[in-house]
Amino acid sequence: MTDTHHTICRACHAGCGVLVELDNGEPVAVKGDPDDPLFKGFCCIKGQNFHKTRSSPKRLLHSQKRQADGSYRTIPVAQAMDEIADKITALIGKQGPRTLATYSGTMAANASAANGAMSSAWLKATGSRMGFNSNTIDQPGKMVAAALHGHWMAPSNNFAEADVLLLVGANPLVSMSGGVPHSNPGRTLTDALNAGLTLIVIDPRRSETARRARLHLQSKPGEDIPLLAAIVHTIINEQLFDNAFVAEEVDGLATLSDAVAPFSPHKVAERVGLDAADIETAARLFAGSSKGVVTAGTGPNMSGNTTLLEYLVLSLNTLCGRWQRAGERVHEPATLGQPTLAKAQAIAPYPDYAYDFGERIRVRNLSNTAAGLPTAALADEILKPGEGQVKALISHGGNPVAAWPDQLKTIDAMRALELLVQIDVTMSATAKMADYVIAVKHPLETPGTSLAQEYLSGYAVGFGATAAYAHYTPAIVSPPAGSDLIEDWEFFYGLAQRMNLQLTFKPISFNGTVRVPGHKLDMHKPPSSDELLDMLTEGSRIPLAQVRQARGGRLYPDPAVYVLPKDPDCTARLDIGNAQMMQDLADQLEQTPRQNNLAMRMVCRRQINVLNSTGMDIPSQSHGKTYNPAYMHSKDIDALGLHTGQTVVIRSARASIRGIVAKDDNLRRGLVSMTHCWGGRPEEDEDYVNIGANTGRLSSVDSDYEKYTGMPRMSNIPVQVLPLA
Ligand SMILES: Nc1nc2c(c(=O)[nH]1)N[C@H]1C(S)=C(S)[C@@H](COP(=O)(O)OP(=O)(O)OC[C@H]3O[C@@H](n4cnc5c(=O)[nH]c(N)nc54)[C@H](O)[C@@H]3O)O[C@H]1N2
Ligand SMILES: Nc1nc2c(c(=O)[nH]1)N[C@H]1C(S)=C(S)[C@@H](COP(=O)(O)OP(=O)(O)OC[C@H]3O[C@@H](n4cnc5c(=O)[nH]c(N)nc54)[C@H](O)[C@@H]3O)O[C@H]1N2
Ligand code: SF4
Ligand SMILES: [Mo]
Repeated sequence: MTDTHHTICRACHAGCGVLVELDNGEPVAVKGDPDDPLFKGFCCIKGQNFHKTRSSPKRLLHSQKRQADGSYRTIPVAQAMDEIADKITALIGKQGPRTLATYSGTMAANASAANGAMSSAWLKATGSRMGFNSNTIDQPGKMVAAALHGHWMAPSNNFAEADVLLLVGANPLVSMSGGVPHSNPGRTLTDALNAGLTLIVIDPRRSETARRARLHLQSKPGEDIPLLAAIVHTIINEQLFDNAFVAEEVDGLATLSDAVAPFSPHKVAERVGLDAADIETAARLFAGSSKGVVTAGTGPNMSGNTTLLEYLVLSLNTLCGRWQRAGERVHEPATLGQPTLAKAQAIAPYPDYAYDFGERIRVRNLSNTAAGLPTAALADEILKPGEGQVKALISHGGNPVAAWPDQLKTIDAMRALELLVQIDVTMSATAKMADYVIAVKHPLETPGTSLAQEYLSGYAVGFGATAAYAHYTPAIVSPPAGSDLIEDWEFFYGLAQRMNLQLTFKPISFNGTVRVPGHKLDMHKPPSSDELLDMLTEGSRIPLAQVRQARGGRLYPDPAVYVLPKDPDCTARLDIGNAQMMQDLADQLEQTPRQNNLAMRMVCRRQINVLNSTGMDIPSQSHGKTYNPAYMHSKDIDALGLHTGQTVVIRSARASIRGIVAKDDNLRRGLVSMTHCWGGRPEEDEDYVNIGANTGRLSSVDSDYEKYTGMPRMSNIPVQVLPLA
């Protein structure tokens, strides 16, 4: 018997509303839901294979404990929690709470928002402040720059009303990430282009998105800061900015104007690898349109100076007044999240909470930041002896060994830990080094909501929900018979019970959202997953109970939310002339000389059919491509005397990896473009044809990093490409 259920695909952060077909209770197909008002039938290849990760032979059905000989044996999850709670209690008793750290990765709150909220509640209750997340190895400059620039208390121009979009190193047609709404981005972009949207893309690769742009600036990687400065320069010089908005709401115009003066399009053209006229055209197209934003992606954020990059992005949006004004209707009011209070006014910058505050890191003079603690420094926190050394790590929904930069150091750190717990659905690269692997339910086995997408709206301009949409899914299927699985949140709750900790469970709040005190959980009677979702959505604009009744995702435009006028006594202003940022911009005038023996640049890219380290082992998803090719322009392949399919060694100043050459004439010359999170540990290197190679190994966390966030260079890495001897 087949039947069809509505659910939320949780194979990535996009959370598409999809249909899952069950045959005698077993999921056999996932496809788009043509009736979903936002996703309109969309389901990417990862989504079409979503159910296969559940039935994969590699899926864990029981938690695992590492044995003295390095092998793994099944352990009942309750016993694993007993042992882990005892170990953590003993370590904290001996060393204090700082010995305990958590790392939350991409999947930490994807299945259910309850998971991330519970891990935060638990860590807080232990007294440790060492909570790390994948933000700080992604685009941390977004939050740090916002703290220096201030926030606007209403959203930026919505994609639906935009007549221009400037993307800097983002490829939303593949990543479903910032810029073009994550809901069916291909179709959404086509409709917008047909309606007259001007798309400008800055990317050294003629990416899937760049191919559809009116103007593609195929610049050199790592030169986005001088390029953006030249665009700002042109806009100020030609008086193309929103004078009224800037006069009323913004500080720092004169300072910014002076700071960008040395970056005229003519001066930077050669350095960034473009014609000055094209830079001017981009500036005029962007500023000459009335609505639409600039958004940056991982490419430029990983190429150094994430904070300054994002500060220029915000300044460009603010200069051109790309924020909603009083009386305008908010397209994407919080629906299940904490209610939005939209006002046409600034929240002043809060530089004291941008970086250099809170918990201090014992290396490289780093500390907490607006984006969280620097994950790129966690390996050193584990390796460096002394007071406060981290000896226990709980990693959930992330995969440090595959994803963290400087893989060799990460592996040393994982080995040095006294306790490594990996919460996962499979024996991932990190699970293979863990003392305990906690096997968790597949998202199809748990209830979920569209809260994750709403939370992403607080991340940066051009991200997250773009409409008043909500979706709730119950668990569609039970876990496989005979399995011993829990939800991620149950692990943290279970540890708290065993450690006699009282948990306070709270939704995430952003600027402009109402902050709530949270719920003291009953520590004797565990809540249900649905009760937790009720707590997270308490007071929401649309009650979760109502959303539960709909079959599938729905739009909930009413009650409408409008941008309120500015408070009469509000004096806060946005700042586009932060002194530290202007100093960093001046420092950009000095270019670092190129090393001739590392003449190529390794740049990052994403591929549609895998998400970071997941999806490689599902044959119908990987299409038999079991490695990450080393893409290069065919003229570079020829010039280096190489050929397609040949194995090469790619060497950076830090380490080297294997690569299999593939042709990509969409690339600028001089680049090697490879996807991250492939490959294994060094002892598995010979198997590169079957597992790929880990580009994270080429990064160095301690020689080339941003001083505020510790974010190392993860794109635009100087490399040498040599035939394998
Ligand atoms: N299918 C799929 N979707 C994903 C992911 C995935 O792995 N697979 N990962 C998810 C995650 S964790 C994230 S953070 C988002 C990221 O989403 P995006 O930021 O959109 O990431 P990419 O698709 O890698 O696009 C980055 C682009 O930057 C370009 N680039 C590289 N270096 C530079 C540079 O120095 N300057 C400029 N201007 N461009 C440069 C690359 O050529 C590439 O086209 O995607 C998410 N979505
Ligand atoms: N060189 C290089 N390095 C990079 C990047 C790059 O572009 N280049 N990108 C960086 C970016 S943007 C990011 S965000 C990070 C990503 O870093 P991470 O988030 O650490 O890496 P992922 O591979 O996304 O980890 C997902 C893990 O969750 C597991 N998982 C899957 N489903 C579930 C579930 O339902 N519950 C639980 N508990 N676990 C589940 C998967 O098996 C996997 O182990 O990588 C960064 N690293
Ligand atoms: S974009 Fe693909 S993987 Fe992501 S939620 Fe949608 S269907 Fe699932
Ligand atoms: Mo990411």
